[in-house]
Amino acid sequence: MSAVPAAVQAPPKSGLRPMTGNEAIARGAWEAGVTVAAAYPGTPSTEIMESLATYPATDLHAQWATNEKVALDVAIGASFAGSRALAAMKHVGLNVAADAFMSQAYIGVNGGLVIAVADDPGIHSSQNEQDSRLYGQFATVPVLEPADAQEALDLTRFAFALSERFDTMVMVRTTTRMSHTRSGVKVGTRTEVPSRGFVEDRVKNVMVPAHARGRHMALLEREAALKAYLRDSPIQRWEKGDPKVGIITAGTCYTYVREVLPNASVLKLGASWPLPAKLLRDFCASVERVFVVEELESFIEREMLALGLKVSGKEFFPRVGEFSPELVRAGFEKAGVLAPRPQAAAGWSPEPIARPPVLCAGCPHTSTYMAVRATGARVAGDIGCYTLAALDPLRGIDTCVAMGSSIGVATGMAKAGEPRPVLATIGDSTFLHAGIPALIDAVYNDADITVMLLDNHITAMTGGQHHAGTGKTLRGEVAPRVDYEALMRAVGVKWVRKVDSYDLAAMHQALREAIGHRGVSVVISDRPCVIDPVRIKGPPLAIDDKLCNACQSCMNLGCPAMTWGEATFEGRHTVQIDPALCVGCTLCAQVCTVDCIKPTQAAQP
Ligand SMILES: Cc1ncc(C[n+]2csc(CCOP(=O)(O)OP(=O)(O)O)c2C)c(N)n1
Repeated sequence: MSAVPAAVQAPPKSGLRPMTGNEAIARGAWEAGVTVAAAYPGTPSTEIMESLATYPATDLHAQWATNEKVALDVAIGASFAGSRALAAMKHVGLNVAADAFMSQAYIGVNGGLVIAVADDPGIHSSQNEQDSRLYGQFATVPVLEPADAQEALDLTRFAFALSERFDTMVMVRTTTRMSHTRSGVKVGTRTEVPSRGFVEDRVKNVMVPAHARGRHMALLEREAALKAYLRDSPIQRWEKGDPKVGIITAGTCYTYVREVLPNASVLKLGASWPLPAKLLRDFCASVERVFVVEELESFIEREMLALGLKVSGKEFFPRVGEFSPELVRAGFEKAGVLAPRPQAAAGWSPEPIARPPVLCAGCPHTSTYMAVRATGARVAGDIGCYTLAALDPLRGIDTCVAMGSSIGVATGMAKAGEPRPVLATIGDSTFLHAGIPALIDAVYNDADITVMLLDNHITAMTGGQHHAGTGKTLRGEVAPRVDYEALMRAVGVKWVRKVDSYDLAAMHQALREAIGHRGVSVVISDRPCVIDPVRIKGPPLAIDDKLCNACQSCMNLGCPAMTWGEATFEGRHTVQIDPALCVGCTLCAQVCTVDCIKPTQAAQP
């Protein structure tokens, strides 16, 4: 085995290394000499930190933080101390980190400070599709937008240099397509950047009103200086072509535009904030019609309209969803730039059939929600794999707002006099992320609610990341582990019980008692996730179809290992279990009304 980590090894002979956008951001940060990096996982940004952790620990400290604000604060601290630092998060993570983000914009940096934010147009795996460029503008923080993996690396390196040159945090903004698409990258080597050391300057570093007023002025001066600098920067690329049509674009939209209109004039912006007014004016003057092609908000378009420039954008390209070459083509057809294509003949469609997401076979959340549903309670849900319990057949969640919202929402429902018992269900990672303050609030304000902590010992939804409750760090080192029961009691919860998630009877009993308790009660549903960090596979169960009475109780689990069988009972199909999928959790055997489900002897490979 090579002593050189895979991430650092020499590129293949072609000179290009295939990388996703996220891997390229990590590479760019490593090459730029980043010393401290922190993130909270979130699709599509997660792999930035996972990838950084493949670089030597002697080069950089890389860590999972309990939430995005902590991640940004850790990076800010490293910058204060004089080192180059990176924080990474998904778009909604920036909402969590926004308080620090807005203030740090006033303070600026010591060591270069870069925040990588990944947006999710099309909502592949999020609760909304907000546009983080607006945050850049809001905070007056420059926003760089790579269009492919090479640019992701180059712009990340550039971001650190820009950060130190202009005393500003810099945002590298990607989208799902950009973060997850692989393309060839010419990599470089790491530049060690010695620490600048802490610079004592309270007027700059301590945001109290008297200091902040001055810093706000400094921020606006910096914005003007950045505008002038970025106007002439090679990251803004004017590709001269057919003067009839000019397109202003950034990020992956550039590649769609080039595919659809290879000969058009294009102004490809490497920085979408602050915008170079003179460059935009000159570009508009050089072409007959100008279009802005941008996903989500009409961000560039609105700025151009404010400059008095004649431009079209959202009239032809939607403000929601993810773009594609087909969608961009359709927009230009609508605008009369491209001739409409003949309608495809109706008939065979290459679109795959949509398959709704389901909880895995043996997922411990399944039994938890079987028991939750049986209580008849009003359930404030949260964000994680368990949000899938909102769907059929479990139908165990009534609301889901944002990470950590469940407990506060439950408190509000109970205080509003909701007639049913009120339950909050929250995963372990989500509880640590933003649930603890809400639990303290519930105890403090004497809310009559039950909190169900779904402790599957991992952050499953985003692919199995460690957190402060798993006992391991990002690099797999042993770490202290949060003791949830002790924590609950320490904040004043009087009724706490831990139950094995697979023990349905005990779960029913615990929930009944918890709901009967006046005030805040907590049930900890405890069982490791069946696929992360290790795949769990016990002997599969099998159904004796001679005994099965097709009552469908087991089908109500929604377990993907259960299918309808060939045999029938009183005209209804009996059930069978796919041994390859079954993990032997026994939940179906526990709900079976005729005791016809039994374990087989051997575990399937
Ligand atoms: C503010 C914010 N940060 C990150 C995410 C991405 N995300 C969705 S659920 C989740 C955590 C899920 O872990 P856990 O609560 O332990 O539940 P599990 O999926 O393991 O059941 C994360 C990080 C998000 N949706 N919102």
